[in-house]
Amino acid sequence: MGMMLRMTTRMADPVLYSFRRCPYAMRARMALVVSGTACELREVKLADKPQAMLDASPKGTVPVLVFCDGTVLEESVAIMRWVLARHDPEGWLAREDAALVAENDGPFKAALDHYKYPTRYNDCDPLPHRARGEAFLRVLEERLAGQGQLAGDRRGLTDIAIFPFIRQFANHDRAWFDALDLPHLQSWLAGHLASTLFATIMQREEPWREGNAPVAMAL
Ligand SMILES: N[C@@H](CCC(=O)N[C@@H](CS)C(=O)NCC(=O)O)C(=O)O
Repeated sequence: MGMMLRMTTRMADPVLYSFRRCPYAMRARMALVVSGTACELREVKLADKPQAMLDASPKGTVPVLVFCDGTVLEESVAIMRWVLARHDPEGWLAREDAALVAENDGPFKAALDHYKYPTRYNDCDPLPHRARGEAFLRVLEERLAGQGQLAGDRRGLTDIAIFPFIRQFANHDRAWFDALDLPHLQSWLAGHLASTLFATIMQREEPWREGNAPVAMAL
């Protein structure tokens, strides 16, 4: 008989509905891990969302954190703030720039979507959207040149909330991104992608189905 290696969850642990490649779910998972919050991880297929998730959060986006008392957090930044308010060993909440995160989640995310999928928006030219995205990258570059991370010299909520989106933007045309003259941004992104924290939250899980044995998120 092999050893049982899978960590077990406790009944009272909250449940996180998540999707490995979703940048919003990534930021929530990183906050859960850094705060040491135990939870049951349920990997979701976006094309086939579990009914239990939709019952808890009818809007149908990941991440969703569901507590045993029925409390539901269905916005990634709300999840980050909640778990960090409980335990914040790296002081992430002190490095939250809400305006910069809002610019990321609003105009930059829109530019990213139009750049990646122009035809979805009845558009045939991705380049103006790439240029709008690049303007945000230049704002970040200027910040990073002065202080290493986006809201100070150590990683905080702002960095963790934003870098998964910069990763997507960069990956869409890596050669173009790498050729930009944005050295601080490029090394900031590389540092986050190489972190133990990112490796921890990018471990693969099978999609969850009703009745599956609970899987603890690796902390
Ligand atoms: N404002 C939400 C956005 C979450 C979101 O849009 N997640 C995407 C995946 S990256 C999603 O679940 N989309 C629903 C779908 O594709 O069906 C948050 O911050 O949590």
